[in-house]
Amino acid sequence: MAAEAPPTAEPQHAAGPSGPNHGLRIFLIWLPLAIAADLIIWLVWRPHLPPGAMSTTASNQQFDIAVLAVVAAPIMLFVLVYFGYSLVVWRAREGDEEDGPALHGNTRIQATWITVTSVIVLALFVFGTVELYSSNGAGAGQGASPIQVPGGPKLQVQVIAQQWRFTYRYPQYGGFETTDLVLPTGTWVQFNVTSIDVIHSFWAYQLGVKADANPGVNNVAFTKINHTGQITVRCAELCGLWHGAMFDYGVALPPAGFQAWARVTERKLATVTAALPPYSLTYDPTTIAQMSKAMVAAGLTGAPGLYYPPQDVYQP
Ligand SMILES: [Cu+2]
Repeated sequence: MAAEAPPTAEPQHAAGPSGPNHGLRIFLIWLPLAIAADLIIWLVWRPHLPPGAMSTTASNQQFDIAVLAVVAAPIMLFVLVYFGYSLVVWRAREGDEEDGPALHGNTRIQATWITVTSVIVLALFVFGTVELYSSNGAGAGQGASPIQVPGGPKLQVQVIAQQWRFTYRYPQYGGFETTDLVLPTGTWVQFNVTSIDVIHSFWAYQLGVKADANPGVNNVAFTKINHTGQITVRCAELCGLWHGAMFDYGVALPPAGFQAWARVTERKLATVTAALPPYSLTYDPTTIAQMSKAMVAAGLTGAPGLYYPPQDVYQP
């Protein structure tokens, strides 16, 4: 026997005026399940959602995922409850060869369905737009001229991607360049992400930052780190043979620890920094070969190919 799907809490008399109120029954089964699911998602699941809460951008992403789950869970539960109810109540009985009654539409159900789905989709559109704007591009970068810049002092860190390595340049500390990503807590960090060969993507997982690294382009992303810890950095854009090996680990230190590291590294790398091209928001990759040769000639590195000298991995 056929039945119409009541998409909302509206009571529907699918079995005729004298039959049970199926819509109300489905609603009463669905409501406590939906409330329970949303409470579990918000109170129990949310703190464990990726990418955690190490930075402002990470917390924002965690919040967004939780909101989407809270919206989606009641919808999914409604489909499952309706499906289960139909299987139990409206299944064909043994010996019942009859066809169900013909369907002639139901204005109330149709209007409710269109209204409810439109409201949900439009509300999520507004939510998504506000979240994208208010969280400085949501960790994906805002291109070369950000529309939303956080106030206060910012540590500038240039992320230079190349096959198959990320290097980091600190223009406020003499412009030294290192393979170690070291960041302070409690300060806005401005990543200027670029590439010197093919397209890459700078993905600092725990920070909730995943910004495209394109040659000739400066992509600006902001974040503020809440607590110290290790940061996993991966390339998130297929960039050639060793794309899968393009990862390293960074670290977030207290401000004093970061300052000490930056000053020591600036001094340690002074000779190398002098051989680098001046700090710029993008780089011409054709200069890399000459730079490599200059570094070999100056005895800074053993072999051409990589324009930065090998360094010890930073241990916090
Ligand atoms: Cu890559």
